[in-house]
Amino acid sequence: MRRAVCPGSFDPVTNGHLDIVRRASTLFDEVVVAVGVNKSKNRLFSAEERIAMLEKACAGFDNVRVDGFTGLLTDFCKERDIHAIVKGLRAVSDFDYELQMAQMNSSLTDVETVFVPTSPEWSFLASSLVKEVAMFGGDVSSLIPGFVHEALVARLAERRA
Ligand code: COD
Repeated sequence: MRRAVCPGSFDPVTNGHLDIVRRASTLFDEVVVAVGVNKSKNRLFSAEERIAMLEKACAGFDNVRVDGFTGLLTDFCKERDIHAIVKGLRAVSDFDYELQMAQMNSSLTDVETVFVPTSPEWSFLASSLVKEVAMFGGDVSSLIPGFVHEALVARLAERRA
């Protein structure tokens, strides 16, 4: 069984993430989308909310499941017998950071990182930018699934209230 993990914060999941997950699902027998739930970071959506959004967004992919993880990604991989980490690359700036993480991860355990280039239509897309644009009233509805857009608009309204 060739099993891979697509890890991330997914705060919130975007069409760019889903494009990478879909393409990973064609390369591997099973793909685990792993939502990092380390407590230190200030997130717009809770771990449970991010996991639920991904479960809904990935429901159409037969060989994809969603899980949360705390601590080191390599420990999660060891526990699940996963030997490949799939990461999306948007730009050279992603590569600098991702290469460093890939080398650190492979020094920690027997795991390869597979880089998948972003599709041109999503190359500018990042969760942080989606949140910023939405916060100032910009239309991000074409960049995230419809139900995620609804949740984002509602959460930002709550924060403003
Ligand atoms: N197109 C293609 N790929 C994209 C796009 C897009 N538009 N948007 C995002 N991606 C890719 C990113 O490049 C990344 O590979 C992935 O999707 C997830 O992105 P994010 O932003 O949701 O998540 P990150 O980058 O904040 O997630 C970081 C991790 C949680 C994976 C990382 O911090 C981690 O592994 N943490 C666990 C602790 C650990 O093991 N630390 C040691 C690391 S060496």
